[in-house]
Amino acid sequence: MFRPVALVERPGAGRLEPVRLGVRVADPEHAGSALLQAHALPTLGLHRVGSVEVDLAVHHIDGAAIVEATLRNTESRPIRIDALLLGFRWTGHAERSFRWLRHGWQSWSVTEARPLDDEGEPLLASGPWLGGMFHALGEAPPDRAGWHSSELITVVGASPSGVACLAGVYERGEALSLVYVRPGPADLAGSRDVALEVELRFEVPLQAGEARRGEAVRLALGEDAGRLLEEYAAAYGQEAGARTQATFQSGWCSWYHFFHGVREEDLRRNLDALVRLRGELPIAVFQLDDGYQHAIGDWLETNAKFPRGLAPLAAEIRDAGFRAGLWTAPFCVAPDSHLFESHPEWLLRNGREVFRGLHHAMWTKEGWIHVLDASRPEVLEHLEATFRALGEMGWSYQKLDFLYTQAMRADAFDVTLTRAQRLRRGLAAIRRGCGSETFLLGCGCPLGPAVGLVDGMRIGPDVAPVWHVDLSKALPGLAGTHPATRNGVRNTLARAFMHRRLWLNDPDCLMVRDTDTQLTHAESLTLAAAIVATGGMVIFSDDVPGLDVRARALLRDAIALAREVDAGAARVLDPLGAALPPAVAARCGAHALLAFVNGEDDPRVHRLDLRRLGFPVCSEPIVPVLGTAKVSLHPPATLEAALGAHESVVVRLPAAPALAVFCDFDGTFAVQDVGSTLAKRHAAERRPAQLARLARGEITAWEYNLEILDRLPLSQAATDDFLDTIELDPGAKALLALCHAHGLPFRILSDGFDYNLDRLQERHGVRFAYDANRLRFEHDTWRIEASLRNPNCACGTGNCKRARIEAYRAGHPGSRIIHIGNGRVSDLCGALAADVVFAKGTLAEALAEREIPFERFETLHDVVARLEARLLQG
Ligand code: 9PG
Repeated sequence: MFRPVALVERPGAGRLEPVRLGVRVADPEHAGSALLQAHALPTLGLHRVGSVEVDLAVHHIDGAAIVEATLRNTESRPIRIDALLLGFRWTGHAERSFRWLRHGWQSWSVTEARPLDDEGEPLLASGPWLGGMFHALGEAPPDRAGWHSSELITVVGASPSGVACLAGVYERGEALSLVYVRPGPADLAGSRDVALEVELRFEVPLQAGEARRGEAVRLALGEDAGRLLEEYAAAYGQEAGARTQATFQSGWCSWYHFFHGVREEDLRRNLDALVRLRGELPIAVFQLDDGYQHAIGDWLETNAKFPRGLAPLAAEIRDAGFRAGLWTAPFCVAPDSHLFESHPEWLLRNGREVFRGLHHAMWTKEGWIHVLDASRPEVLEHLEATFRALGEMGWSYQKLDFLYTQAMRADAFDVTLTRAQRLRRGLAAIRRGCGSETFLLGCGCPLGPAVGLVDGMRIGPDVAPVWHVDLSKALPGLAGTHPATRNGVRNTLARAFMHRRLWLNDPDCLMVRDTDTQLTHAESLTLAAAIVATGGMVIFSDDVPGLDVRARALLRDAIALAREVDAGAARVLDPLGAALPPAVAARCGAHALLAFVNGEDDPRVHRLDLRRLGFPVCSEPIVPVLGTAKVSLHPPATLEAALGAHESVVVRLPAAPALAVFCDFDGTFAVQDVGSTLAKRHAAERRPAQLARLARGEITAWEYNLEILDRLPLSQAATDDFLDTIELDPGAKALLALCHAHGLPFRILSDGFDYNLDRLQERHGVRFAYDANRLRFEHDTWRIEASLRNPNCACGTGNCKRARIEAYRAGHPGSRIIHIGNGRVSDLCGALAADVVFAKGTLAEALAEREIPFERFETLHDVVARLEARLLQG
């Protein structure tokens, strides 16, 4: 049977095939848009879809495929392009039941893991306008009935945890993206394919001959959904220049105690209290929220509750030793504002009416809020000037709220800009105005277009001094986005993987008071546990003078713990397993922090096998650091936490340092040495003389390689034939399995060549990360290129193992690094940089001569046995 080529393939996790390419083109006959499809599969090169030409490029990096598309209008008249559709099938994995991550559009949109059923997304009960505040599309295209939809990214995984498939977009503010998912029919063996379709929403005309590039789409397969998400966020952040370097953020915010009623005297009392308590509550930011402004839109003018205006306030906050933070809703304009009066022409429109971005009964009598049109140059100038003025007053932390309004469907002045472009330009103008030093926090913000412009991002709906949403007051279909502590905790866990990869996560405010709240102490603790364990920003929102000793102690602990986690790395365990995943682990130096969270309405016992944590953990003692629930250890390695409804606990465990395993390839991971065998066969005459020069130190190891292997007359086919004779060490697969099972990073460090390693992985059905030199074929000869030469190292190789290990160590302080090898040149340099060395052959001799301790091995089975023993000891 005909099979499309796989874009990604991974032993055990199946393959991802391209199956559909389409373009949604506005249909002048009807109000809607028509989906045109290509006849060919979406593989490399040029495709025709109606009158649109789609050029697809694919490249692979670290096992993931990155697909990029360029659209071109081949007609002599404009065509309105609504969306580009790229469809894939995940197959070959033998699974039949899945869960998936539904990722929401903006900060407040529901993000959670769900079962992948056959029903698809229910119709939005509140209609397209309300839906359009929380989704890129308030109304799904009719052909999407039966599909589930996610925005920006999804990961689908076998349930319970197992193989997983990720489709995520690197949005750069060019287009908004949706990922549609649904399970396919069962085959004879009962397994089911999964269909994943990415749509990039443009909704703009393409002029005759005009081309437009889409956002890059990342596709990856793996065994661990959490790791796929982390790798996506890391690569995306790097591509998009994410701002991830701000220091740990702790602070106070006026909103969740004072709400709109906030007065200048409330600020002063809290500022004084925080100065007095500075030793006990070390926070950096003091942020005034909604309630000070003259009207929505008039951000430089205050109302009667703030008679002295904004400038003296900022100065006072700074003089008290805090960073002054201010809330605005930069794109929002109320009809009672001076801005509305002076520039009604600056607003987004809806046909002949002014567009409405939201209804907010506390803001104006009528409640309708309009939206600046960031496609207008004069609006961008206004935004820039406003934020320059606020910056000059000293507000160096800006919470920018209701940003989604800019990216709703509305009529803009410049119809050639996508909604994502409008938002991106608006944010860029704000960034220009306030400068690079200001901490910008996105809120109510579509996530993708803000990467690289904001320093922090609200990742969930508002918390509130209640646990559940009052369903009798909720908008149909939107209860998950309303203010409630459970909603905040849910998104905080689901989007934890973004922290310090796309920005700093803002999980919203902690509330620790026990008056003026319906939260029980257990519920406040659960909010604190979720914030602490994921390591994001810690902003609290209580009336400080009213906090008792117990509340202040909780705050102090939460700030200290979150700071620790922020510096390490937090990981939600089994993120697809439940809507509120019950366990989060973070490595903090020589310790691990483990949070058990019970978001359910009844008591639960959560169990965790410590060996699944991805780092070896000593089992005792277990020290509770937040909460009082009982956590006990059941040998050999199961932790058990008995939690009441909505209760959580965080414990500290002494963790052995993380291990990382680096292994040589030729002669170590593989039995034979590829390079030297070929040199003997194909360069027999030249070899002795060059070896002698190498021995005398006249040439380096890499120069020797250039002499012997560069331009080696050996075709690709002949190379393949030879590679087919190479065997792996009998313990090679066991070593990979061990590292995988214990979450130990494993990497081949080779002074050999990438082509050979790729071919051998495929042939032997193994997968490993590697660093090696490059080999390409040119007219049936080898052309080689060094990977990492290090003039400061005596090894003289093309891929200095010492430099590789040192770079790893810099990024993973505290790691214990294991090096496995057999040779006295490149492996010696790696061995000298490692903490533990397994050696045989000339490496063992060289180490023995130098009296450097090492562990001798014959095959990698010996290494596996000794690593296992080490891991058991912890
Ligand atoms: C100030 C608040 C706080 C809060 C923000 C944001 O859907 N809604 O109607 C809705 C209203 C307010 C809201 C979120 C959603 O809260 O998240 O931290 O700054 O504005 O008005």
